[in-house]
Amino acid sequence: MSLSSVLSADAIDSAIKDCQAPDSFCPKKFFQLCGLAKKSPQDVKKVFGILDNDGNGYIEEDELKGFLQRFSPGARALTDKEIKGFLSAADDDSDGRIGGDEVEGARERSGGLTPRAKSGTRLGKPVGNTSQGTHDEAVTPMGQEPGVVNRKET
Ligand SMILES: [Ca+2]
Ligand SMILES: [Ca+2]
Repeated sequence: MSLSSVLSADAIDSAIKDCQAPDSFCPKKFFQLCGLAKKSPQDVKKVFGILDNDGNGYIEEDELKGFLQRFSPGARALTDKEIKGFLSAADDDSDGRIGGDEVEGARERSGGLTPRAKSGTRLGKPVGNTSQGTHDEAVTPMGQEPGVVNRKET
C-alpha cells in the first residue's frame, strides 16, 4: 500500500515542494497541503501505518527522518532540527516518539477536524519548549501518595 491510495499525488507534490529547502518543514502546513488534515481518522491511521516503517506502533526519530521520502521517494530527509520540531509539535507524552493517538491529535490541532473533546481528555498540558535534550523522567513511583505529583517546577 502506498500513500497515494489515501492522498492525491498533486497534493503530495505541492506539500513536498513547499518544504524543499532544509529547515522549512512545518508539520501543520504539510498536513494541510497534502490533504491529510481533512482525511478521516481511518485514513490517518493508514498513513500512520505507512510512516511507521517497522510497525511497532510508533513513529520514531529515524522514521521521521525519512518522513518526506515516504510521501515522495525523491524528497529530502528531514533535518535534526525539523525532527525535533515535529516531535515537540506532536509528542504529547514526551517519550520521543509519536504514537497513533498523538498523530491524530496533531492532525486535529492543525485545523482539520473539531478539536478532540472525547474521552481521555489530555488537554491542558502546557506547551512549553521541552525540546532541548532534557530527559527528565516524570515517573511516579508506585505507592506514592496521589496528589503530590506534578508539583515540580512552578
Ligand atoms: Ca516505528
Ligand atoms: Ca509520544
